[in-house]
Amino acid sequence: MIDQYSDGMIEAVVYQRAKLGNDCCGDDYYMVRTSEYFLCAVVDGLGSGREARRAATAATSVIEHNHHLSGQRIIDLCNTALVNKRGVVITIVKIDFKVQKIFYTNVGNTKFSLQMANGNVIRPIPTQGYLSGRKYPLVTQEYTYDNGTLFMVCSDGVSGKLDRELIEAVETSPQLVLTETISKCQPIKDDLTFIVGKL
Ligand SMILES: [Mn+2]
Repeated sequence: MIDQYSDGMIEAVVYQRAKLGNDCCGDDYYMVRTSEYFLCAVVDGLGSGREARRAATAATSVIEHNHHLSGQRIIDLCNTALVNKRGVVITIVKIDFKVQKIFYTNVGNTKFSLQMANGNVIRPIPTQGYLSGRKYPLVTQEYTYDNGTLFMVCSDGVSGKLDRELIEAVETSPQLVLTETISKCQPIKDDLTFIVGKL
């Protein structure tokens, strides 16, 4: 684990590692909690290494300064900031506590999954494409959540299937889902970033 957040409403944990042999991870992430919402994002710079990281960081810096905006608007601004850089794929998850809704916005193969408290699993299919200053395919969805809802956002370095039994267990903590899932991922494949949270 490299980062975590926890209060009475939400807890979230983050893990990240570089592809084996690289000294720098080409992914970046961002996480913030305000009085009204929680926002987290995973950004995967195309390829790996420093250029990938530079593109990913350009996007997270836009998110850092604009997280009060909608996911779609933030992604628009990220796209503008990525002109003449490597592209990125991105998922932004914004959780509005007042209306009890999760707003999901995605471009490209960063994965998102929701395990609702009633057992329903939601796994939207990511769009094919990336941000690089040009027109891009975007998907946006909103979901009403209950207490106990588990959410996961990860880069494609998180391989294999998530352990359903583990995720469905009532007492499952974000930490447990994270450590169990990471232990099954092959480190040689790709940079990896994984955020798991529980409401
Ligand atoms: Mn990747």
